[in-house]
Amino acid sequence: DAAQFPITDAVLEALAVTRRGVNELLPEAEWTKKLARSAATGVPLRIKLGLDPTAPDIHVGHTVVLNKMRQLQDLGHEVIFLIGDFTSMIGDPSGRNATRPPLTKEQIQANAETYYAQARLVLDPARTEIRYNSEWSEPLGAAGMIQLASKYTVARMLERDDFTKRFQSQTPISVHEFLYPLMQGYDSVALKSDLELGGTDQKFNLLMGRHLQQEYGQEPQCILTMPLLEGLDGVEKMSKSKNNYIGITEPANTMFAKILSISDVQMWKWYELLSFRSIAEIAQLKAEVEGGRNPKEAKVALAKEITARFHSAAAADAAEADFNNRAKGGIPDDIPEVQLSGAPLGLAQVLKAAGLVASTSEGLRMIEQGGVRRSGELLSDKGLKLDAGEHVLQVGKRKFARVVLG
Ligand code: TYR
Repeated sequence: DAAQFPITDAVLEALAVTRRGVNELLPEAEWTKKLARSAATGVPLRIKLGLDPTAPDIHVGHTVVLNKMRQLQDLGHEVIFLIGDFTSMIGDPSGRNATRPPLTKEQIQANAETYYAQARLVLDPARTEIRYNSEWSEPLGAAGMIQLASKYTVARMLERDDFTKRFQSQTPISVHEFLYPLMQGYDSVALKSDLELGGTDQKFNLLMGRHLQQEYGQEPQCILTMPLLEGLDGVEKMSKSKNNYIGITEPANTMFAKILSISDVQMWKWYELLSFRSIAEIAQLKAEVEGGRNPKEAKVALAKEITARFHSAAAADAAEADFNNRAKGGIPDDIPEVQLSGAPLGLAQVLKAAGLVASTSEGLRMIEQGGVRRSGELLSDKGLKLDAGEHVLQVGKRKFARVVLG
């Protein structure tokens, strides 16, 4: 019985770490008891996060849940990264208004590998257990599935939001969709998990794990849901289809610049959900900004931390330098290089050949309007011929090319 273990300061601190940024932590009292028992006995808790590898690219929004895993891992608990190779053959109906098409084994395998390669940038790979749910779901067999299905009623299944809506609007629900939450819940039984994490849309499935663990005579897991991160616009949730996202494999310069584009208000939400700085450090920083410190400094610190996580500290420093350089109207460090022969060549012709303008006449017009520079210096002579050598050319604010003329 966990009730006897003392609630020490360390336990309260662990509770605060768990609660940071969460949408729901249920039941909190049970979680506190589990933490207390773990602290007293030294037996780590088992934390589960399952993913169906449906789409192989993770954006920063997906890492919110991974970050929570990391924080719990840093407290010394065991983290299980569960790949739903069995469940993705069913397709999670959560939040869906139509049946999902199932994935093939090959797609699942390929996506699972990409997922983990990206997830390990956030998790501590040395302390992460990777499991596939086919391990216990396949051996369950038809008989085991029937037994499992006897542990929940159709009425309770239909109470679930998305099923209710589909049932009422006479949108088909296939029987196999009822199996999804049961299989996800059974994973918690197989893993004996103490806590399962998910997005807010996962609540029903997570509670199913609690229910089934009790049915199988286990101590039930607690559940923790994380909110969805808003995208760069600060309004809609981050998503690829809304083009307001940061992919975690995007180049360091792009990542850094995108983070600096979020608003000063949104920045604090990102700090809470994406930064590994402690709650106290963030509170301190926020107080400094409220006391007059430039919010841009806090944003730069955030951008550097996140960019370094997915690249390296050196890449984050370089991205900052590149950002500042661009802001001053300087020359960025990743401009395309173009090789041309036939020197000397007319400037407008070179601009066109380098792809900086669409035509020679546009080139001439840009020169006339004062929109063309070489290494920062304005070029206003339409008749100028460029000699052999390297020329860093710029048209307007953003278009650059390094032309190597032979
Ligand atoms: N249903 C989860 C999702 O769609 C994935 C998952 C699969 C979670 C199996 C847990 C589990 O046991 O994101």
